[in-house]
Amino acid sequence: MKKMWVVLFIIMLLCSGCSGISITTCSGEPQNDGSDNKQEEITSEPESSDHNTVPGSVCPIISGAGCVVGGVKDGEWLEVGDELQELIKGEKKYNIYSLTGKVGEVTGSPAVWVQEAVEWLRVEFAPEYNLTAENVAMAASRTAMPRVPVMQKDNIEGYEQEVKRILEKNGITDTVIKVNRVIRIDLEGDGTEEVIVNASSLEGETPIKAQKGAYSMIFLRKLIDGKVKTMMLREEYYTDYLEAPVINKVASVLDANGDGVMEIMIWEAYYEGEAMYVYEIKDDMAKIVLGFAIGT
Ligand SMILES: [Ca+2]
Ligand SMILES: [Ca+2]
Repeated sequence: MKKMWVVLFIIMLLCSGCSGISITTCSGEPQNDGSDNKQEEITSEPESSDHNTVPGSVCPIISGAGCVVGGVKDGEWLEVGDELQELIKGEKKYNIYSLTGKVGEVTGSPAVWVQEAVEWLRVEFAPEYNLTAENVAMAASRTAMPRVPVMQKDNIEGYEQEVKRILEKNGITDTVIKVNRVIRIDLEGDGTEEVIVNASSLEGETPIKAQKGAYSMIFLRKLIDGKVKTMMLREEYYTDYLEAPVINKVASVLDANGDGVMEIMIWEAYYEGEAMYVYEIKDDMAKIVLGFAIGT
């Protein structure tokens, strides 16, 4: 049984939010190759009020274990704290999103502080719903997924080459190149698709150990000033054996603050710990606007 959680509340704003994000140029341009994998059906629109249109309404964002990652009020990001807890006093309707659409509707309880090694905010769902690594719960909104991400499964050799190049640059030359997800989505709605690539040699949601040469990374390929560039969002390289490695997955891509630009929600886990980070992408900048981690 997992014993959780120590809170590491990580907000990287402005310049600090860009640390660890490198941009490199690579060949090839994100283009729609025509692959159109089957999408999960988006069910009926919620009847509840829309946080994007009701002034003063708060929209909590919730990750696995019912952990509140943060919230949005009147388009502004709200960090986890007493103010946010006060705003989640009543029950709220939530939509559960996967990578490719809405997969459920639940009612969330008022947020309560969980007193453990460090406090975290929890919302419980009715009916009970266990969020996976590729789920995000957000207070019901009609506009959270204005465009639906498409999972590309064919013609990914170019992305494998980019992963190989990145690994070699980071001292990993003898490993299996494994691209787990290639996600095509027009983040801004400007007519040009962006591509999110998740590559990892680690298996499962909480791998116990990493062999030498293991890795987990998520990067964005985006057309910037006429060139397709790689913007690294999260990266872990294991040049030696390690216990309790970190693994990253894209949980969903949603417009959480209602400005028309979709944010990339990244789930991260290690043995007995997990986190979620909300990335806002503007031009060639990637910024973590919300982040929350819990673990031992
Ligand atoms: Ca775009
Ligand atoms: Ca947005």
